[in-house]
Amino acid sequence: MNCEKSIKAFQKAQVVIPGGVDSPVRAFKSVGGTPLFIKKGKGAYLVDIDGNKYVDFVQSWGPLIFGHADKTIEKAVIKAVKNGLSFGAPTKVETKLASLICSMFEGMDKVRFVSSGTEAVMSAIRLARGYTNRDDIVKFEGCYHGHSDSLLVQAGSGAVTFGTPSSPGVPSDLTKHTLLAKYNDIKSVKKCFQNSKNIACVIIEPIAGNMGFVPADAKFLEELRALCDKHGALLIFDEVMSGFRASLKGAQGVYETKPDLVTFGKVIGGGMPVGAFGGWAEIMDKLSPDGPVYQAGTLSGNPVAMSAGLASLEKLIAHEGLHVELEVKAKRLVEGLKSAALAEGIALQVGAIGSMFGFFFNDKPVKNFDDALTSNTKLFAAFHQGMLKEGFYFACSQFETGFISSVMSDEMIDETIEAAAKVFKEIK
Ligand code: KE4
Repeated sequence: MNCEKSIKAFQKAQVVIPGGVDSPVRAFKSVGGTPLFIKKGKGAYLVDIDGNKYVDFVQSWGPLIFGHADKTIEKAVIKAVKNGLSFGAPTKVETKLASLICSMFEGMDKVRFVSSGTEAVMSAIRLARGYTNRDDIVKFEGCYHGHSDSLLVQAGSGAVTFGTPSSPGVPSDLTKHTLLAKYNDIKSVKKCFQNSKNIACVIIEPIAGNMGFVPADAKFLEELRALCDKHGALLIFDEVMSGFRASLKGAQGVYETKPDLVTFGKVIGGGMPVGAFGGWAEIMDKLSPDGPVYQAGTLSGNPVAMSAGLASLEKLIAHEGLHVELEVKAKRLVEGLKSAALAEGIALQVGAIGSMFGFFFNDKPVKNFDDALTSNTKLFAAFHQGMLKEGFYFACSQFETGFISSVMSDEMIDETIEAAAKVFKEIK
């Protein structure tokens, strides 16, 4: 596989962009090799600047459920662009997309748009703090909610559950208000509520995608809901990744548990920069200008991005049962990978819900971040590189999630499994 042009492009990028990328995971640090510079996407495929073609299981980290350059979304964007790119004033398309989203979810009276998942989560956290008049929040080890300060937190030292900064530049004065719990472990959450009577909210990825693919246990979510109710804390579902991916209604279409606030991103923008957060009117009405909780954004609700998101969601709603079809493909893929690996004595833990899937190079089930960290990341890296050579583009980290798009054929799934069998033989 010739990557000459990507190698040169990466060297050039590193001169003027930190790390040569605008988001760290893209640098291929945990898998090695040079990040591929992409020339174009078409349907299920990516084509890099050296002309190599790949079946894309990343889909821009989730947004592209209809694959690249979807005609419906493209048409909506071009139509919107012809009326201008941005006004900084309300447009009807924002109300249309907001109404559609609110109609899809119980407890979603109102929604506000922003330009990224990070912004959606940061705003939802501030709103929860403003609504409850409490400062502390609970998050789970291994869950990623974007890079706002309060959420760049790692487990504190010893038994204390209070967080410490996971990045320089984040003041410990901030992270001391973030308590850490263990995913799928209700006792660890109870401990947080024992350590603080000042908890505004608990935020969780109900189907975690940022420690690798780790769905929550249904019972755990129910107990989490009950605990929040008992202590007057809000429950926030971060569905930036699982939203419209796990089912048409994201994790809320998979589990019974209902949150107080939900954050969205990725699919909701159809590939354009959109985030959103929403929930009960009683909470959302605390937001400026009607309420005291300040939150704003120059390009929030950008009409071109809204048009892409609206086209994407309308297409999803029109395609009855799409997520069931995609789950069949996702399950066939991961089961195929698991058997192909086993044939070479490699243990894989696999999972899939709707159009999301994941696999760990691990001989034990993965229920939380500690489990995930015992995975064989070297073997993952070798698999990733081997599959690139075979023309298959997987997420460049063991601690990410894969996606099936509507334009992936059964043949592509079969070809992926065949290629994986070859790669497992090479890397075992
Ligand atoms: P953005 O700010 O990257 O749009 O969204 C942050 C975010 C929030 N919540 C969840 C559950 C997320 O998965 C994300 C972002 N996901 C990563 C992929 N693991 C984005 C990829 C990247 O960081 O470049």
